[in-house]
Amino acid sequence: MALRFWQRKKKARTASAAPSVADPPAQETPPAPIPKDARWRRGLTRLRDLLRRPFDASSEQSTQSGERFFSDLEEVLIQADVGVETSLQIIDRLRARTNTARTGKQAEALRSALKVELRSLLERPAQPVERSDEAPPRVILVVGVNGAGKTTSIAKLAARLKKEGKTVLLVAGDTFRAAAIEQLSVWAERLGLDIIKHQDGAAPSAVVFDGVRAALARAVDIVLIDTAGRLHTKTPLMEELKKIHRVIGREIPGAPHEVLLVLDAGTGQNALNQARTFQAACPLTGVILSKMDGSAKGGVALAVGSQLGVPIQYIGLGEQLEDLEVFSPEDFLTALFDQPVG
Ligand SMILES: Nc1nc2c(ncn2[C@@H]2O[C@H](COP(=O)(O)OP(=O)(O)O)[C@@H](O)[C@H]2O)c(=O)[nH]1
Ligand SMILES: [Mg+2]
Repeated sequence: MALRFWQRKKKARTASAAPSVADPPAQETPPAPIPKDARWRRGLTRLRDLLRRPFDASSEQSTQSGERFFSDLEEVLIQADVGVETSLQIIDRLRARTNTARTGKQAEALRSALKVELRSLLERPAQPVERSDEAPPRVILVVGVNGAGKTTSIAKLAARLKKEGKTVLLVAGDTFRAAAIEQLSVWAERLGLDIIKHQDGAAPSAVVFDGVRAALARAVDIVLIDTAGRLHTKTPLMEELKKIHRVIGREIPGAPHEVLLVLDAGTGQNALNQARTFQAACPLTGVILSKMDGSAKGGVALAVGSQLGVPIQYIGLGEQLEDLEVFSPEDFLTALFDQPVG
């Protein structure tokens, strides 16, 4: 049978000469623009390769029993961190759906049935932060554990917003690591953005207060607030976040307009626990799923959507500045399952 989608030869990852987010060089070399679908495919290579395995196996052995396929699929879904419960649910629904389609283009039917199942789990439309029509300034608080990719994602998001003509103010709310303030300052300079920062060790709520006041005074469109992932003081992290949240709300009623949790796609199912903990401190409006490019475990994207009811707003597909996409279930599934056009 023709299983073109899954038999497509893996494309070599196109190494870009663009500067790394982790280590911004002094001189910027504008990267050659890569089409969006290619960026998604490149970023999702590892998960895509994992998910295609049961289909490849089933096309090689056309006599393979459906059972073998389903157990292979269950294994890769669990490996991809979709979670045992969700994986079994997908398999059950897939069995029911494909019962009648055991002949002919079986693998292709299964593939598209899987796509439909995954789509139903992801269908929770996100509202990209830049598309909101509320009165400015729009305050976006970015939270998450250490190393998740908060500061990097803020830089990427700021670059996107600036490109769209928005004025952006950065606030260095992670005051507990000197490197964190420095990292955000480097980005502010490189992107030509204003930044509000205090000394290392200053109270995060104080810098956030200054940041929000400055945003009002300067009438900026969007304020992006970086926060610490771990505190080296006696104040527990979640208490500090609640305080930051209150400070923002006192200055601008209804703010923060977004609380985005950055989750490292490689964190696996533990990401759900992280999300619940943060959710308890300040109600999340969305998730930035970072480092999808380095992981075959993006299955957690499905779990977050279906179990927490919090949409994935953005997805990090690489270390370059432009590697942050507005999350779209359709683009995600196309990159995972479809053959590129042309
Ligand atoms: N490959 C890849 N690396 C990322 C991505 N997002 C962040 N990183 C890297 O993850 C590391 C930690 O990021 P950082 O923003 O400092 O994390 P923070 O502690 O949450 O602020 C850095 O080396 C980033 O370059 C991504 O989408 N893809
Ligand atoms: Mg940081």
